[in-house]
Amino acid sequence: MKTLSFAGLLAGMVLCVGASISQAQELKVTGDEHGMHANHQGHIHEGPASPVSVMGDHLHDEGEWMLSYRFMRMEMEGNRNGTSDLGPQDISGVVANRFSGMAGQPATLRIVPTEMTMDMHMIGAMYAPTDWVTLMVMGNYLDMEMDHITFAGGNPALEIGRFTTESNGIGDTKLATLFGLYEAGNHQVVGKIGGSLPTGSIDETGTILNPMGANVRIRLPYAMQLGTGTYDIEPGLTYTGHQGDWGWGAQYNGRIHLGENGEDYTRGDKHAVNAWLAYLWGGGFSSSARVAAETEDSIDGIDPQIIGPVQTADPDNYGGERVEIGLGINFSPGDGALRGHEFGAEILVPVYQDLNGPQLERDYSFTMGYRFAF
Ligand SMILES: [Cu+2]
Repeated sequence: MKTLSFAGLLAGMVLCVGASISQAQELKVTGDEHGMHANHQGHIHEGPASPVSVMGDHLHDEGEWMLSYRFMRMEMEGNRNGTSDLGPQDISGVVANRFSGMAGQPATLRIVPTEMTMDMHMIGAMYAPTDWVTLMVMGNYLDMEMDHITFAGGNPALEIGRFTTESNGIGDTKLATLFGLYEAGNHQVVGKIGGSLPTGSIDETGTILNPMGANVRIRLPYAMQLGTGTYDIEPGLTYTGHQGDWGWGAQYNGRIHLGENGEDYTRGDKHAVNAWLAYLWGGGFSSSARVAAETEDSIDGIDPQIIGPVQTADPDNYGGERVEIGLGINFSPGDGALRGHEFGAEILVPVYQDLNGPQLERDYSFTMGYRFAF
């Protein structure tokens, strides 16, 4: 019940801020109603569309809805500490095990993750109660897999087997209010006050092969959990502009975790910036180039049930800094039967990764999506 009432409070907060801003802005807008969106096409915009993985960048016209579905696959393979690549033999028998001294725990690591795939299905809805405020809600479904090599307790160079852990289910749910801060000519600034509700599980379990050669069922490490377990505040700020067939934008997004979750830890706060340039080729087709940078803290606290001679069980081995570049395509027919529909795809590839402690490094993430405004 405590959880539910807090969720309600947070949702109410997000909506109230939205409502009061909308009231304040309404006065301002009245005299200018037709200058703003004379053609009432909302984000079915002039200029090219934003890349499909960019969210919270646009407002809708009063009374307009948008539904969206996005699919993202993120692939991680190979390990890295800081900016240096590590092979399994640079980890097994080398990196200290923080649980050393506890029953059955060797002094150094014995289990090495080699690959992880994360699939994420995102369903979102947007609605604009006024021209200056758009409300947004998004639900997620996650499907994750991680492959590992286990080395012998008595001989860290001897591989005794491999195993894969899996977890899937709904992730955390996002709510946000977007509000217009500035609009003039071809330039627009949109602010975001968002929140994340801890609807994703943080006690997923799986079967692993331990260094003694036994299959045991344990609580999976942080990376394989579906949610953060905390209420999070997600502020954002986006600038977009367009001129002729060109469009561009720059955005900041944050995720700040409030308090500690039920398993005694807090995921690292995250701050991300990105900027893009898009060009409309004609016939509703556009392409985009983007650069994205993010920094994430390591985990604070520790789940007493996550223990093992593996890097992912150590809360210090999370977070880091990353710069990625992305290429995207979009298709928004604009007129006729397909008016309001938009399709997009984008691939992001890291060009720089500086990770806290040994971690799997990201290879790419690919997103495709469809959205419909009406
Ligand atoms: Cu929208």
